[in-house]
Amino acid sequence: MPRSTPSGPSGPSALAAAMLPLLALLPLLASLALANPAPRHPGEPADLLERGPYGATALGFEAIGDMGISAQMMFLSQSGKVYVLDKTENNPVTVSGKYGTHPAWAVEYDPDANSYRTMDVYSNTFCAGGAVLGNGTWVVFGGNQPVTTNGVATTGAGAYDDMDGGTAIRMLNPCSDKSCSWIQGTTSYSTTGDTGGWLQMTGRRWYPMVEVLEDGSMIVIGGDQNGGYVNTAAQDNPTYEYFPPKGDGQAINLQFLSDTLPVNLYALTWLMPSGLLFMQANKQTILLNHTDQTTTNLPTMPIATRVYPASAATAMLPLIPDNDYKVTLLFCGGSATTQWGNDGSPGYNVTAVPADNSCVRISPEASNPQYTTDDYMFEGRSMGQFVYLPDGTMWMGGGVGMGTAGYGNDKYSVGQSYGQAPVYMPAVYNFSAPAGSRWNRTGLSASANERMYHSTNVLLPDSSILISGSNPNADFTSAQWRTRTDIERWYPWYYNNPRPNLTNAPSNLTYGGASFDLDLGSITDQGVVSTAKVVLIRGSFHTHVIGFGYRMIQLQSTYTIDMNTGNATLHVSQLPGNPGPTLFQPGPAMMFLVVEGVPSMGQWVMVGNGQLGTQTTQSNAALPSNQVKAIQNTTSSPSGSTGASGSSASGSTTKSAAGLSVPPVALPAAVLSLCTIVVGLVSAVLV
Ligand SMILES: *[C@@H]1O[C@H](CO)[C@@H](O)[C@H](O)[C@H]1NC(C)=O
Ligand SMILES: *[C@@H]1O[C@H](CO)[C@@H](O)[C@H](O)[C@H]1NC(C)=O
Ligand SMILES: *[C@@H]1O[C@H](CO)[C@@H](O)[C@H](O)[C@H]1NC(C)=O
Ligand SMILES: *[C@@H]1O[C@H](CO)[C@@H](O)[C@H](O)[C@H]1NC(C)=O
Ligand SMILES: *[C@@H]1O[C@H](CO)[C@@H](O)[C@H](O)[C@H]1NC(C)=O
Ligand SMILES: *[C@@H]1O[C@H](CO)[C@@H](O)[C@H](O)[C@H]1NC(C)=O
Ligand SMILES: *[C@@H]1O[C@H](CO)[C@@H](O)[C@H](O)[C@H]1NC(C)=O
Ligand SMILES: *[C@@H]1O[C@H](CO)[C@@H](O)[C@H](O)[C@H]1NC(C)=O
Ligand SMILES: *[C@@H]1O[C@H](CO)[C@@H](O)[C@H](O)[C@H]1NC(C)=O
Ligand SMILES: [Cu+2]
Repeated sequence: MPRSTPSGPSGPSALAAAMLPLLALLPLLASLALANPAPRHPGEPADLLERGPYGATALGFEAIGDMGISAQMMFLSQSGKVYVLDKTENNPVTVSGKYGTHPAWAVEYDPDANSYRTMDVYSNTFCAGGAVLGNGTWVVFGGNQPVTTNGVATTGAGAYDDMDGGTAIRMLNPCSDKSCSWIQGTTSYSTTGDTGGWLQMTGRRWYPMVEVLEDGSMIVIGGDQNGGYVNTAAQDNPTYEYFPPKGDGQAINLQFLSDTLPVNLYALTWLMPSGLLFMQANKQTILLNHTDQTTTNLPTMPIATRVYPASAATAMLPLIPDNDYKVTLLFCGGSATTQWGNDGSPGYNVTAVPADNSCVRISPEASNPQYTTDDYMFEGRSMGQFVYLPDGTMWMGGGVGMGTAGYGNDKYSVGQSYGQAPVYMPAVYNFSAPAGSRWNRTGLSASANERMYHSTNVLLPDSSILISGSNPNADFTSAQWRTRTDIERWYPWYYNNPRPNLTNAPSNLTYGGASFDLDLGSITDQGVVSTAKVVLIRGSFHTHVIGFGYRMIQLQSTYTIDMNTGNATLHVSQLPGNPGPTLFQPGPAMMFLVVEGVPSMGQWVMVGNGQLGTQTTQSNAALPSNQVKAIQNTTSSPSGSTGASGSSASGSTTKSAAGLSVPPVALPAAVLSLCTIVVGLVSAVLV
């Protein structure tokens, strides 16, 4: 099995070592399992492969190591590396950078090698926003003023040699050879003396929302000047701007941000198919036309507050052809408190307030959009985080059962945390299951580690979830709740199962146009082939339980089973040409082939033309009907096809191990050449 092991720096676990002699038997075991005609059900012990060769327990957590810094922000990039950012603080590892040797606040983490390298980010990224552009470059916006020990604001570099991140823009072109570094403006200690040129925003933004637009550029929304528990009129930045800048490059005022004070930080925003932006903050909801600045009111958010610091888990439900790609947003948990205090603190005992347990959905562009209640969670949660699994379900983990996000030093905090009672149990949400049965935790086990404010989870190409961070403190501390730098992984039920082989994925996808074919290998069982689907998960930046630019789509597909060759083919549509890139924005995305609910290893593809600007849209070519080509009469003329409902009269119906095997994760050529460009760019910037 050419799969890399998630083993820690000290080598495979004892259990894994004990399993090693079984490795040689795996191909045999796999074929035995596959030849077994009895269907294997999700969660059912997958025969002898259950714990897999590396000791991973399906549906469980595993502590695998440490990344030196606390993962306030993380993203899996198209190079296969995970980039991690923290705020300026006294982390245990250091980096020698442009402004001296100081604690590191950024690392590149290699999930295959389970190792990291520190990177130099010199401005304070404390509660920045970010996303990936349509051309594959990642951008991080804003942050806070420089701090010295104990998180105390300073005007100079202080003890940590850090600089002001309030207006900063940082860019990264990911690489697979450890050659890349963050591209940063030459930020001075005072923003007025700034020499960073266009790598600066029009104003200070702490907690800015970022969304990717249909041309692959970004809109950067709101934030405040210097941080606090919540926003105030005095330090609000109630504007938005674009990156790269559009028009005259000036910030545009947005009244909604003033109207939703003080709970308007990281205002929840998604691009809608019409091109309007759905926005939700405090209890208000609007659709914004960011081009002409007109807004339409949508219903008030019921039950609880969802934005920071209530910090509900939020997501756009996976986009599927079965409901014509209807866009639906989900909000789970948060806090029903109505007391928000000020930028200093909540001003009352917020840790005594149970977190909210409700979930609500809205389809903002359906006729007469309304919030409707969805299945409630098993428990109240603030800071639960949704992670899309390629099988179409959504994992939720982390967070607290009491209080909210945020920290401060007063009599109402636990340590410094405004949240307490960590929730250790994950749960899985199935949006397509009937109401009443959407939440599931059968077979799941709890993590041993709290993941509170400033912790992050991201999906890896093998469908495991990388979990790190947690730090409700002003600076690095070992006091409760401590600053966490350790790493866990969580494994889905199919983690150790043989995987479909995604062998001939295209390197790029268009909006409409000709379909493409994927080899399913020698599977001829129509029942199996008919479950095959192709999904994409867009590259996304994760922080504060928000996935920026995060969405998932299933492409339309049909199949042909050819009993003559013994092979099956999946015919797959490009992204929908209508509505086009407003439904799924251009940029890098991970593609998975999912058969019987079991995903292949993810492979990165470029959605769109790889450049910023208007994307070409066409209508989607019609797909061939589902087809089973029967064994042809060798003596008659060649055309032995049957229709969509046809079934073969003869032929093998066993799956072969060749069709369901675990391939190495191949790096698309496009990524390699991107990295070459990156090296050039980086050296140009460093000169
Ligand atoms: C719940 O999850 C378990 C484990 O994956 C699975 O066996 C079971 O079928 C799921 N139940 C429902 C109702 O989806
Ligand atoms: C993507 O676009 C940004 C903004 O124009 C630019 O700075 C960056 O170099 C581009 N990246 C690539 C890989 O071309
Ligand atoms: C947004 O406003 C612009 C300028 O008035 C207009 O052309 C566009 O159609 C509007 N978009 C939507 C989705 O209404
Ligand atoms: C705040 O509430 C928690 C939980 O009920 C309680 O343990 C704590 O004593 C309270 N703190 C103060 C200062 O009232
Ligand atoms: C999700 O629900 C749908 C509809 O009930 C079901 O077909 C599917 O198997 C479920 N997925 C999982 C992973 O349980
Ligand atoms: C059938 O699929 C196998 C595995 O994907 C491939 O090697 C073989 O060439 C295919 N045969 C035909 C006739 O397409
Ligand atoms: C996508 O890739 C194919 C094959 O590499 C190439 O021919 C095509 O021009 C690309 N399309 C776009 C829009 O970049
Ligand atoms: C197959 O070919 C033979 C010889 O031409 C013919 O007699 C027979 O009817 C054919 N069978 C079918 C199912 O077409
Ligand atoms: C999976 O696909 C890759 C790429 O085509 C191929 O090299 C490999 O042999 C395949 N694995 C199996 C077991 O078929
Ligand atoms: Cu924060």
